Amino acid sequence: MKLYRTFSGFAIEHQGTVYRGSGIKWDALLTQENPLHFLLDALARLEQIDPEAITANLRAPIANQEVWAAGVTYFRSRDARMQEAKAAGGGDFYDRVYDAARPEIFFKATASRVVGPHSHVAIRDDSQWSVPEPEWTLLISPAGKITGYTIGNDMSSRDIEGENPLYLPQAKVYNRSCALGPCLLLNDGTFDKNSEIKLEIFRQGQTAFAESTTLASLKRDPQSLVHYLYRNNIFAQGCFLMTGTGIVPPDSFTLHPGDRIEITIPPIGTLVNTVG
Ligand code: DO4
Ligand code: MG
Repeated sequence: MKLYRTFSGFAIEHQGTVYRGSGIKWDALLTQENPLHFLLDALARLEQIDPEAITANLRAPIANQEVWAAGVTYFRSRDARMQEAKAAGGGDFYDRVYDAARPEIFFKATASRVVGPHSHVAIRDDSQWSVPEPEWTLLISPAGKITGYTIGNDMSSRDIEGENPLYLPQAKVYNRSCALGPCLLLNDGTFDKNSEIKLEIFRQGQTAFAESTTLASLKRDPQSLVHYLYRNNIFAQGCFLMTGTGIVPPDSFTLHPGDRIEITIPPIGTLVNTVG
């Protein structure tokens, strides 16, 4: 089942039919221990609508949740970070966290800093080296259960992060630094470990960068990331957790205004944003 949030409410796509999700608040849905079963029970009472209604006015699938992110969860990310932080003497930290029991987890965004599909993500005015990070993103209930999945873009300023690891919050948290969507995939909790994650960046109609990896290269078990995030933390509205990037463009690459970023994870869909 796929759940889409739009400016006129929300839509549920299930087995080829689309329903209008009326009478249910987004936060109330996202705090369910089993939103899939909750909606399956409700389907018979919901009005069927034209599938076209989904593509119009899509919003990020978030209301009052916080967005957190895990880092250095793929070898490629460890490698890229060690390189970018070498001059600052910070390279060793990334190597150590890659192998440590405790993962890197950081606060990424409030809902106000998140954009939805087809909206503009931002690069910082004081950064010369920015990249998108395509990340498989978990929806987690207040009790710590993974109840859904979406696609996330953890926009990052590599020069600020590389200058000093203590600058990480500035490299990561700013207006429109995060995109989520296009939908929430709700299922029985299983997700194919071999699912592809693909990042494509288009500049003036041409491919400027394209690469893919699979979830099989994710070093951490998603439930163990949730376990660390929920230690001594309460998420009354549930939360989103980005699971880290396995794709980092070469050091010569930086985003430009106007670039179109497409992130695809086949069971979920494609998240499309433009830099602006
Ligand atoms: O350690 C810095 C950030 C890591 C990150 O965002 C990632 O690996 O995806
Ligand atoms: Mg990241």
